[in-house]
Amino acid sequence: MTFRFIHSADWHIGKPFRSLPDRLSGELATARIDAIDRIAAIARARAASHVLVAGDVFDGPDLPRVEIRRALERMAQHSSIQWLLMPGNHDPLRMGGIWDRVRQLDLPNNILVLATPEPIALAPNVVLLPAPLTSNNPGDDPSRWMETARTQPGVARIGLAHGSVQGFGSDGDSAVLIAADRALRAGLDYLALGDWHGTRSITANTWYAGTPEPDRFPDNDPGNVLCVTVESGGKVSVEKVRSSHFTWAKINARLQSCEDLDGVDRELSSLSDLPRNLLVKLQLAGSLSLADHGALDVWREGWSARLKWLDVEHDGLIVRPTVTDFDVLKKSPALLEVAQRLSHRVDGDDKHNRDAASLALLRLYGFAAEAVNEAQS
Ligand SMILES: [Mn+2]
Repeated sequence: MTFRFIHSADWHIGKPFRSLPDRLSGELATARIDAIDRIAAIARARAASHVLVAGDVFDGPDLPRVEIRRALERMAQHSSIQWLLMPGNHDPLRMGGIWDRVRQLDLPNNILVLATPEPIALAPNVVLLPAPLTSNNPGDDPSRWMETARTQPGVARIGLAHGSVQGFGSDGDSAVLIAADRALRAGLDYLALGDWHGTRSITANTWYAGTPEPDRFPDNDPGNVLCVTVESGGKVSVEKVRSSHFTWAKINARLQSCEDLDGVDRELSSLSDLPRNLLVKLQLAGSLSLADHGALDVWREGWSARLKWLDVEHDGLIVRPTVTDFDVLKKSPALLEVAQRLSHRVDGDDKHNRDAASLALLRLYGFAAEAVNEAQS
């Protein structure tokens, strides 16, 4: 017996990205729906006919009906694949919840909502034990029932659950706790987990698939699905397969001069062959002269045009005027005096004052440099 399936989770269809511009949040929402096509292609390429989704298919209960239909429609189009959808903490199965609305629609034959914790045959000799959530805080480990679930001898047991594994520390966003040794205690061949948005192995046969399309700047490893092969005798192999359209990355850099941006260039270039599909959060620390701050602005504009999105946090980057900076201001003794006073404030203790003085210095220098350039041309 060999059974191969795709383990996915945390699709969060309909997730709004309110902190991002409308144009971009629309593209990110589309990418979440398009992930269904990419998952189907991965399944077909590996001859897997089942896709198990371990909770949080939908981001929340208030999704417009047409958005629900859009997702179902996309799954229906891949008719050779059986989609098994389990409620998670974002889309729990409760009265008047999103699954009621899903079930009011004419569900195509290749989509199954896993609404009850009871064994379901996936193939001859393969049984799925799902642990759907009925609230976002059920107060008990929903996978516990798997220990007493009876199946025929020799049948492969695959568990499906959504929540945080105890003692794993990282936690997803749910308050639901799953025992880390559930697979062992319930005699499972494999336990497919959702909630944690990165791909992660807890034991050799207990995995988080992570979200197939990243939804935040990660500390983990999102953007994959798992292709799982279960063989008789309990042998399991797990292949991590990239499924994301967009790549989200976080970079930290310490700058002492603009030349240090070369390192950031190299790091950015190494992230993806397609910079237009990259979203980057760049956290800067260190200090730059006034002239280098101007050069940083130009550099930033270049990368903003190349990337899908560039978010620069420069709270940790200090303005440090140099002698050369003051040369630009020297032509006007009054300006120079103001700049020197501001530069003392940049070294002060009060953060609010420091930030205001830094900004004022940068503006002052920018205008002065512009005036010098105009006078020379
Ligand atoms: Mn989730």
